[in-house]
Order: sequence, then C-alpha cells, then structure tokens
Amino acid sequence: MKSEKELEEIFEKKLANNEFIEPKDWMPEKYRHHLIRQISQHAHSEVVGMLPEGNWITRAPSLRAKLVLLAKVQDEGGHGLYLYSAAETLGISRDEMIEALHAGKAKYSSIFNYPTLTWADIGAIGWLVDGAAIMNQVMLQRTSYGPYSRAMIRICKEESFHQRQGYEIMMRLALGTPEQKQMAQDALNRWWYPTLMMFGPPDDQSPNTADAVKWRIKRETNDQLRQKFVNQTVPQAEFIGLKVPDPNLKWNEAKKGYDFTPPDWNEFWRVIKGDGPCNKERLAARIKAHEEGKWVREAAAAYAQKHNKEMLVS
Ligand code: BYC
Repeated sequence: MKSEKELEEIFEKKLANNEFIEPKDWMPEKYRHHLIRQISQHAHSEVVGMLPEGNWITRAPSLRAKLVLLAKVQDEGGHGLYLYSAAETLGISRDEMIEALHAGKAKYSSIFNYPTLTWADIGAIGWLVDGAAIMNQVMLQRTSYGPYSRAMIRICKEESFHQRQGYEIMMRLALGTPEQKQMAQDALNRWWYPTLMMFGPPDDQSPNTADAVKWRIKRETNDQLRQKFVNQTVPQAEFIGLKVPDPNLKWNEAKKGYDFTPPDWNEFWRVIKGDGPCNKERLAARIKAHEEGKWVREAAAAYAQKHNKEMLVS
C-alpha cells in the first residue's frame, strides 16, 4: 500500500503533467472540498439563474423570442444537472448540496440577485452575463478535475448560443427607436458593474485563488479574467452604439487593455452575504419550487425502485 506522501507525489505529478484527476484517484481532502464548494455553487448559479430570465418567458415580444428564451432557460437547468452530477462524484449527495443552498450556507452567483426590469435586461443578461460566464468557463474546460472539465465543454457550447441571443436582442433595440435604444442603454448601465463582480473579488482579497491556481482548478485569476472581459466587451458595445457607463474607461496601449473603474466591492460583499435587491425572493422561489416538486421526486424514486426490482427478477 502506498503512503500518503507517495499518493501526494502521484497527485502532484498528474497536475504537473496536465493530466486529469478522476473520481477514483487519491486527492487531498482540501482539493476535494474546494471542488465541492466551487462546483456546487456553480450548479446553484445555473439553477437560480433560471429565475430572472424565466420571469420574462410569458412577456417575450414575439413567438420567436419566446422560443429562444425558453430554450436558453431550459439549457441552464441542464447545466445545473451536469454540474450537480460532477460534484456528486466527489462524495456529496445532491440533497446535501441543495440543503446547503436553501440554508444559505452555499452561495450562488451574485449577479442573480439583481432584478430584470425590462426586456432589454434579457438582452443584457445574455450578452454580458453569459459573456462573462463564457470567459470564465473557457478556462474551466481545462480545469484539473476530469468530470468538471467534461461538464464545462458541453456547457460552453451552449453558452456561446446564449451570448449571441443576448447580443442580438441588444442590437435590435440599439438600432430601433430612440426609446428602444434608451432601454438598451439603461440595461447596460444597470448590468455593467454587477457583471464585473461575477469574476469574484480582486486577487488580493480572494482567499481561494491561490489554492485554485496551484491545483489548476482555475487557470487564470479573477482580475485577469475581468480584464479580458472588459477588453472583449467594450468594442461590442461601441459596435451597436452603446456606451459603457464608466467615465474612466480608457485604452491603455502599454498593457494592451482598457483601464476601467472597478465595481463597488462593498456592494459585492453585501450581496453575497444575502443583502442584495433580490436575495430573499430568489431563495424563497427556489425553496418553493423544491417543495412543490417533492411528489415528482418521490414518484421517480418509487418508479426507479420498482424498475430495479423487476430487472433483478428477470
Ligand atoms: N457571486 O476566493 P474567491 C451562468 C465568493 S452562472 C457569489 O475569489 P473563488 C448563468 C466565493 O465563492 C455562472 N459569490 O472564490 C446561469 C468565496 O466564498 P466561499 C456562474 C462569489 O471560488 C444562468 C468568496 O466570494 N459561474 O453562467 O476562487 C443564466 C471569495 O471569492 C462570487 C460560476 O460559478 C460571485 N460572483 O472564485 C445565465 C463559475 N465571487 O465559497 C448565466 C465557477 C466570489 O469561500 N466559479 N464569490 O464562501 C468560479 O469560477 C469561482 O468560484 C468564482 C469565485 C470566480 C465565482
């Protein structure tokens, strides 16, 4: 039998060789916990993220827009399922993860604690929020834990479609009547800074980044990804005639990127501690949906049990 030190050496060697760590491999407890935290929070974000958009399905301005939004919201539910499954391979049950969310112990992305006031907000979510998610998730396709990486590859393919549907909405509004353009600009004004917060706190205030980078869970830091996102998004806003709401935004030739005003980090910490505009509403909606779905889970479990018994007999 291998000693703990030998097992740790094998683990380190795999990371150094860019090999995946798989569920049956030995891994340090801290690595396992770090992954459960991040992947389950990611899963919760996908599922809670269905709420602000789901709110607009009945009010989409055309049948086409309704179909596209419906498909997107269903995709988010699917992403949650892939991610809960990936986390389950680390030895935690889905019930435990959901209980932690409902008890306010597990987080979900801060962005979903802001309200969707107009149809343009649906455009802004697709363009900015999914755009930020892709920026983060492209890196996570190469994360060191095999099941998480494989889930991310599927998710990224769908996120690209989500980002395009959002940008299309914004483009239509921005090229429409002055009122429509104003609606798009207002959505950009309200979603810009909350989107920058999605990448997490600045690196010097991020307790988890050092371990995440060391273990190749994250390949880039919160600040690096935020900078990339700004660099990519500013020209997209300019292309459709919208203005990023930051008077200090300026191209910096030396760093080949934009200088920009950081978000209000006090607001960020308040929101993730439960005091954002919609935290209570979102959690209450999730708990209600979970309770109302109890009979479906029980029926599915009873069916599975009966089916398994029949399989054993035949
Ligand atoms: N919101 O040390 P740090 C989507 C927490 S959904 C809330 O930097 P880390 C979509 C952090 O958890 C996409 N909490 O942490 C769905 C930690 O607290 P704990 C969601 C945040 O993990 C539907 C503390 O702050 N994407 O695409 O190294 C419709 C210190 O942070 C946030 C993911 O979840 C935040 N924004 O980095 C449309 C990606 N930021 O856990 C779209 C996967 C930080 O110690 N997750 N915190 O209590 C990650 O990449 C990383 O977990 C983060 C944070 C970049 C979010």
